[in-house]
Amino acid sequence: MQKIIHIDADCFFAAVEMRDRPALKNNPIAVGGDPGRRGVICTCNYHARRYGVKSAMASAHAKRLCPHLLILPPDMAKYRVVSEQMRDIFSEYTPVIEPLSLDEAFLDVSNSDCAAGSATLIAQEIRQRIERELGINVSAGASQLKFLAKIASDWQKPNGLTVIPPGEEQPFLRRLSVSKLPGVGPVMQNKLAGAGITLCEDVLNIGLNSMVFRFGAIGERIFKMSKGIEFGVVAKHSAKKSVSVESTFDHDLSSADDIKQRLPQLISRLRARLPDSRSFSSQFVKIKFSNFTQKTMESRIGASSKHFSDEGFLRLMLAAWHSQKLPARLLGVGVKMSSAHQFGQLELPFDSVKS
Ligand code: TTP
Ligand code: MG
Repeated sequence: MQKIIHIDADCFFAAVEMRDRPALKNNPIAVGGDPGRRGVICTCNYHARRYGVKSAMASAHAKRLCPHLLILPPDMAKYRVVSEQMRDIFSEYTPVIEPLSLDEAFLDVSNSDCAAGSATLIAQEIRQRIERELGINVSAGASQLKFLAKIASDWQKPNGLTVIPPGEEQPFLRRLSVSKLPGVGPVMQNKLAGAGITLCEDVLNIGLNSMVFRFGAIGERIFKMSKGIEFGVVAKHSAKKSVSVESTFDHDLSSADDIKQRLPQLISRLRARLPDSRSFSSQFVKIKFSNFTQKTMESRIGASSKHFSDEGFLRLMLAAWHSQKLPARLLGVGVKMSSAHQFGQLELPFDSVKS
């Protein structure tokens, strides 16, 4: 039997900021870009959510919904540290960890000896330790089915633990809305609704053959999930091969000087995302022009230096810009890891930010 735990921090960036400035705890706060500069909200605390403020919303719109909202700039380096500390705690319980983003991971504790091998107790202990040692709250879900562990961690957010014990999957699933299943977005939801399907119970009533006939492979997966026979395995994270950051600008950058000015900030964001043990095989840049074409350029880093240089980025960026000499709407910089120094892959939706 598999024992899977899914952990997801509550309002992660905002939680770290509230921990560091407890006076903010009772006020609506968000982390994100400047409303005057077409910034967007990365996340907000649960006070702010009551006003309708959400991730990915324009900061200016968030301010209209909640005029006393305090919007703090993101401090990615700080969030990375907390993320790594969370990961260190997870690894005391199991080596089988699949990170999904900075604040979210699956843990397979099937073979763990901790807490007498009880997934419930392990999840409780992890939640307590993260609160005590790192000063933030995480929600957790546990189930023998991977996708149900994730649904469960969201079930009693914030600061909740939901366990779906073996044997309870089917009663839980029967009343579950298909919109909660992974892979069922608004479009699929509409298609299912068109066939009279809103709950997993409806999927079972329609039957496997009809689900496959109407919806193909995804229909089969939805059926298997609804029946509780889609297990899924926790994939230990693969080695990360490159790290990059990029920014889209409010106003296109029309000269080499403009580009030169923006580069240091991008490079410092890149530095914040890199592991401590640094050894790189190449550095690269990307420019997206006003006509939406893009140019990337890369240069190898010699085995003797193993480190990228700011001048190297500037040289590549100017060469890339000279290829078209059009205004630039986006700049990106990145590095490729030497094989000996690759580390866990974390694809983040906020890797690319507006500035
Ligand atoms: P989430 O786990 O999706 O959100 P959250 O932790 O802020 O809130 P919840 O309690 O609902 O889990 O994302 C983790 C972090 O990723 C979040 O704190 C900020 C960042 N993020 C963005 O920068 N942009 C986005 O659009 C989203 C969804 C998240
Ligand atoms: Mg979260």
